[in-house]
Amino acid sequence: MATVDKAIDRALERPKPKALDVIWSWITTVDHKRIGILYMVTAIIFFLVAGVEALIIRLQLARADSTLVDPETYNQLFTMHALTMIFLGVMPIGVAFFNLIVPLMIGARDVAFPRLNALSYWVFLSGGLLLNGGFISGLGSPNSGWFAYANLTEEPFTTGDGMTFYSLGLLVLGVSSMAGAFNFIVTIINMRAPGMGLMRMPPFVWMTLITSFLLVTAFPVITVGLIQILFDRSFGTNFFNTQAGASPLLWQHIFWLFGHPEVYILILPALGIVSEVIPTHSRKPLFGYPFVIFSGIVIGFMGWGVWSHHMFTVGLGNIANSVFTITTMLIAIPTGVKIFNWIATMWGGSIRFTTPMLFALGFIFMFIIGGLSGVTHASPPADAQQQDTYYIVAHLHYVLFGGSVIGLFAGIYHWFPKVTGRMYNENMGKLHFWLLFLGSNLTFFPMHIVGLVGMPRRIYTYPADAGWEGYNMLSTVGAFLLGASFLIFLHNMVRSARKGERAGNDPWDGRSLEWTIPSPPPEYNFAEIPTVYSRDPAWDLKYGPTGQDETYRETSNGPVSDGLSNGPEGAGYGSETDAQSLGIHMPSPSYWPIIVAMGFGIAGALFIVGPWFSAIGVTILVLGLYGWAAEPVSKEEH
Ligand code: HEM
Ligand SMILES: [Cu+2]
Repeated sequence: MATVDKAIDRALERPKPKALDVIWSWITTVDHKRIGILYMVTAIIFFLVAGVEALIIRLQLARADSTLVDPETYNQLFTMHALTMIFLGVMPIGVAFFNLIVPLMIGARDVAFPRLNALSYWVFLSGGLLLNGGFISGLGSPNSGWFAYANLTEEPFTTGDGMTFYSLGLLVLGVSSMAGAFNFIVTIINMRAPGMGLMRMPPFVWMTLITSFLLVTAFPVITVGLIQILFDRSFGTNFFNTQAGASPLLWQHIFWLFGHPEVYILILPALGIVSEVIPTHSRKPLFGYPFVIFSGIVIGFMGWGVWSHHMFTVGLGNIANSVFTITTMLIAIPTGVKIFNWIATMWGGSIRFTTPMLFALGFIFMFIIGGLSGVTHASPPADAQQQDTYYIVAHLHYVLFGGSVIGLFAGIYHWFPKVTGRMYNENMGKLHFWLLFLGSNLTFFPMHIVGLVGMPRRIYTYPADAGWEGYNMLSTVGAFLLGASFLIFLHNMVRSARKGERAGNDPWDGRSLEWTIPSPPPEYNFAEIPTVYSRDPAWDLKYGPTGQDETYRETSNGPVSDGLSNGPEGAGYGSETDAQSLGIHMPSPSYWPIIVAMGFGIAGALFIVGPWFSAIGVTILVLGLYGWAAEPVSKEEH
């Protein structure tokens, strides 16, 4: 506590920086923690937009024969809802955690390429705006569903610029994802603290690594498809034009070969978070660590072999359908392995029902339901009934909302004290959880039933005599409960970040390295790079060797203690002095990443005006790259 107080006292003595300087420092920042905060705040804003879109959808569907929105608007709403949730909400919240937590967990001072990291964020922002460009400019948003089936993406079937924005926006977002993923692969492989072997890496770091590999392998696939759509629409090529002899199935294969790994990109970070939260809040090491890690790796590989389960009803034939049935059922096994290990971790632990722990438990509950309904559509005859009904909408939300989003919330509460230095309000956190838990089951459970009795997905209204009105009303009420829970969450976060109690370095009695340094961490994270002797280095530091790791006993004579004292807080690798006085060399801020990113955004936006106009954006991009290359890494190198 004392260190934090001292730091804040010192900050109060300093003259208040001017608002413009503050904004400039965020624009030019290359600090992974600040970039993480930028990602988190931007993603939460986009999440809010997608949530409002969902609420309009739910209002429209609450009653039969409703005329709140017209069919075309409805198509744009569900398409943009899905795209925004997936690419601008859930994925970037995951990336925010990569940034905020991974370098701290591995004992590094930053990511491998700090400026590339800034570029990833700014390109993400340009891509997000571009994807919403149809709405911003009034030219019309994407309207063919998030998986954009051919022929619907071809000019004669979808007029307007919506699907052009779709391909441009996703192409730009792909650049951001690829750059970010390569950065984290290199960071995790090269920058771990001494002693942190791969099998001592925290499970969240492992899931980040696997997700990053999926990103760099899956995005090239969709990139090809997006360029083909763009060429079909803008230059008259015929990749997906059935009148010219193309097979519409080509797009489905390309999309789902990307799309299925993509759903693991959405869920793996949450699996990693839950594997951190459960052991810490049960005060026990993760049970079956190697199984949790290997099941993640197996999911990463097997995720490539199941894509045609999205195409059981298109007539691929019995052999293809059988193969994909088997692979899809098999992939449930590694998922189940994780669930058993989490439960075994809690078994006999001293569980604290804090807000992050409640979210982790809620995650397990929802993810099991979503996983089980998923296995039901692994069977082609069952899937033939479920395909394109609300049963699918129920399934995908149990996995993506009940799984990914609830898991990410667990992480937000768990690391909030580390990132802000302050504690959130526990009662409000619990209220958020219970409202959200109730709301999500009320919203999504009835969709299973209304789907099985025949309500198709993607319909803007339905007749009163269909008998679907009651279920839909329940879903709508649930959705508004979710909306209310989100407002409580926002209030808690904003208020606590400013006025919450000081959290101290280690409010949870954490296991991993981020809990050994001050909250919020200083710019350079670790005053001294730690040496790691086991899977729970922070526990070693506090309690001595835990002895649960074989190599630990062989290689160490107990935890290092020299120079680690951090005032009354006890053991730690932190210090409150600035980088210079410690002789630590940090990279300088740079405005080139945002210029390069603007080049991408402008090139995309002007493509809509006319393909050749993009040259202006490309020029900015290239000049930006030159400026970047010519700039010295830090001032000392002049
Ligand atoms: C905040 C609570 C949410 C509500 C109330 C909600 C509601 C809905 C509804 C009613 C639909 C069906 C629209 C239709 O088929 O006509 C839908 C579709 C969809 N939602 Fe959500 N949703 C929520 C959160 C999420 C999240 C977090 C994700 C993903 C991360 C997501 C991804 C999708 C996808 C992929 C579709 C399918 C869109 C399509 O058919 O192309 N939703 N949502
Ligand atoms: Cu799939």
